[in-house]
Amino acid sequence: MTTMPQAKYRKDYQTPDYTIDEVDLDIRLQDHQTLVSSRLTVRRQGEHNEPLRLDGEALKLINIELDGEVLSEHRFQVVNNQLQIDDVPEAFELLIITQLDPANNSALEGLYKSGGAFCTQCEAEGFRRITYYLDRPDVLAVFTTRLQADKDKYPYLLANGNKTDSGELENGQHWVSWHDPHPKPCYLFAVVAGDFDLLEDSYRTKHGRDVALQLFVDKGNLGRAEFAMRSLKAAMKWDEVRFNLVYDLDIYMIVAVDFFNMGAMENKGLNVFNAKYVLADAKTATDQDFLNVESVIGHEYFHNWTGNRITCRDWFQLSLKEGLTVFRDQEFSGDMSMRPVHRIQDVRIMRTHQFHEDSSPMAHPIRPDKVIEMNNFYTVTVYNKGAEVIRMLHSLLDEQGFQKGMQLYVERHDGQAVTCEDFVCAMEDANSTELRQFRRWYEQAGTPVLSITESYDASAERYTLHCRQHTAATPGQKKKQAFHIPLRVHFYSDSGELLKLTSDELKNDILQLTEEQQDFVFEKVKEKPVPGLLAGFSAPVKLDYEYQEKQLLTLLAYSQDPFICWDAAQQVYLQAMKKAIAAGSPVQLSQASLDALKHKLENQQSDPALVSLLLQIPSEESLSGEYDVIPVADIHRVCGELKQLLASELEKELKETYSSCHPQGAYQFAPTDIAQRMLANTCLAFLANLKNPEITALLERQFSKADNMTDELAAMQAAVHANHTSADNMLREFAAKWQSNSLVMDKWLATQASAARSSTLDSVKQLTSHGAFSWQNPNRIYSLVATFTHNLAQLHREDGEGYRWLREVIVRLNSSNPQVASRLVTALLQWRRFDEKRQTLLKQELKTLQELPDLASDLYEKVEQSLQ
Ligand code: 0A1
Ligand code: ZN
Repeated sequence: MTTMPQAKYRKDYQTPDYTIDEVDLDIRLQDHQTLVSSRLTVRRQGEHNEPLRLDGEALKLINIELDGEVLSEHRFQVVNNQLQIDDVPEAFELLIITQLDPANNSALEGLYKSGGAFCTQCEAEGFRRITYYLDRPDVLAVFTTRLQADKDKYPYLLANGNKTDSGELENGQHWVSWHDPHPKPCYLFAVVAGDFDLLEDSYRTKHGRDVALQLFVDKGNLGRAEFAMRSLKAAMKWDEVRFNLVYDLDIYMIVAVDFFNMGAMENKGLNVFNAKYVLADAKTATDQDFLNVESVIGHEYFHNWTGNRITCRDWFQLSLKEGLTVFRDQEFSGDMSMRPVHRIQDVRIMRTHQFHEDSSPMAHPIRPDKVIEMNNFYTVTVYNKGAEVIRMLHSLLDEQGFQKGMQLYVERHDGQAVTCEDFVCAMEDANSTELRQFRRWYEQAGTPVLSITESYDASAERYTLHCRQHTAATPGQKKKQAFHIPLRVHFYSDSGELLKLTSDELKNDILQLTEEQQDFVFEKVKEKPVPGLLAGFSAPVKLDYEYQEKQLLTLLAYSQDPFICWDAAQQVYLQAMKKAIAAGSPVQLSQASLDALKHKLENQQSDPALVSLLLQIPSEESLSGEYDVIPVADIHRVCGELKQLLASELEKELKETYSSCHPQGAYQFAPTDIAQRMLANTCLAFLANLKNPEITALLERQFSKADNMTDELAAMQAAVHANHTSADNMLREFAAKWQSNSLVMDKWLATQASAARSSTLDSVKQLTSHGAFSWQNPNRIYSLVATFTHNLAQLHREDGEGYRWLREVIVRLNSSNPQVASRLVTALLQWRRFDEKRQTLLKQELKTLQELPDLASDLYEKVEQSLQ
């Protein structure tokens, strides 16, 4: 009988019965028979007679010795993925030898082969697939690692910390030993063995330490690693300047691998990266790819303090390191360049993906209470909403107060495994303030809806904002209590001047909402202002305020807050699309709105990136967030109509802008050029909807003449997304040109999977047999399949074929790579949000999955939760 996966609860946390102070690993690497000898220094914690229980999964146990004596079979047992040893002394040394089969590890957890190299992924619970261990983040040990392998195939043998020794052996083998002086949880352990090209540099810290920087990439890719190296040095400097956090080892290594389930991993001193977040040059990477490299390199580096030096007590506290580190990488990107662009992109992620998760069966607080499979909690909620929670603290305490809190947090907890509560306490104590109610952001799931109305008494010159907050029930949390919400507001006159409104409750433009209902009164207000609410997206909430078109156009024209300005345009589009859906009529925009957009285009020089963003209409996915029952066909219709409408109404301005704002000269990755390319390519995407020879020439010229991937891809995407006649040719040429570069071919797969054509499902199915695709590589699967799951109208076809195919894919991946399968299943979970016919079809697929005999815990958790 198979046992059902068991849930763990946050409230059940107990300190470990034993701890491990030192780990000495000796790993002999071989494709199918890797031998791992682990020598552990174990110590009992507290007074008890509990057996020692070590975690272990998919391991072949070869031998165990306790204090030098082989343990006979009656002294230990292996039950439910735990090795249990009774009657152990107070302190002892344990030697465990296990055997692994890395070449057959397709789940990419533990030790596996990626291309020709060995590498590890231990977060969250992968170390137990290498050896038996106390696989929990509150056991901190000093690791020494000796690696041995064939020298020709694996000239580089890497592990955490500093290299201490190396040597050659007979029959072509060699060995290297490493020592990491910083005690760490085993999820930060890593080894890599392979043959790479190496990019080297160095960095001198402000404490005078010279750090060797090493970036390992697949042979032939050195030129594509330089930007990552530059980003790393910038991140090291930035963390010293803004957070006073300084690197603590003599070496920092990054290895780029092709097979990786996630973005990257912050293993101490030895980051392992998905190659797509390292490799970038103008020819093969878009501007956005470069920006992603910068942000992920920063993210992993910043973990060295927020995650590694100070780690999580248990996995429920994941947002302690992830929310904080995402906040830090967002600030890094914003300080490096184009802060408004980054902020708006972050808000888009929140609104489309995080709000969606909050309304799904898997909704959870940023600090979850119940987990079956930890890998399911590396979510936009824990990461991105977690970062928004940190950002709210930053808004409430301002930069100085926040940094005081950070300093105290580091002073108090360096070298410890701590909780989100510890972080909040440090913020409170450093600022002599209390954040009692603010803690609810950690406790309660769901997106608060902030409904605001206003009243203005002209004779009394009194303006009042009436605020009400409500958060809908989420699974396991029926009744929500009021959140502490920082609401940033700006006020404008009708003619767009910034008004200085005063009230005792308004400090640094922020109103603090703490009640379910609250009024804020402003006196001596001479004219009724236009309120710019939630400036900077100051809280992760849905704002419900009935903006009149005139107010939106004032904000669009005059708001000094880029988010408000962008959001005003989004609201204009949303109102028009929702109105057209409600009336069953074509989408219309008023002349005033069109004029306002024209004006933006004609005056784009001051901020082309912002103009590009505010022209882009909400995606089908984000429009679906506006509905309890998603009208798939209507959404698809109005998005298409709005694009068409903007293209024809703004044709002249779009053409002029396109030709005037494209950067002259050779490609440069520089903010002004990036902004211009953004706008030019947004114009092109609209224009592609006008199928006339002039536009065809424009598209084809850009496609064939581009000296960089940003422009080349933009032309192809514009053609494909607009169903342009040039599309097929471009796809063919692109494939012929880039067939040998898999990361570029990922863009080719994704472009086709996102096409709004009724033939998309058929092409996607066919593409699974194309040489550019592979069922073994997560990047390929994400590009093709995950992109398709975000193609609302094509996944949710009325005939259920989209669902059926996705279910087949999930069944296939359930056994080979459950983590990837689990990411894809998300698209099926929200069956309650669709019409009856689709509900029935979706449920049927979920039930088929539920009945799979060997359903992985990752899928089990989501499917059960959804069908409950
Ligand atoms: N800690 C990494 C993300 C990560 C998490 C889990 C992984 O495997 C299951 C891999 C990477 C980060 O935040 O970058
Ligand atoms: Zn992280």
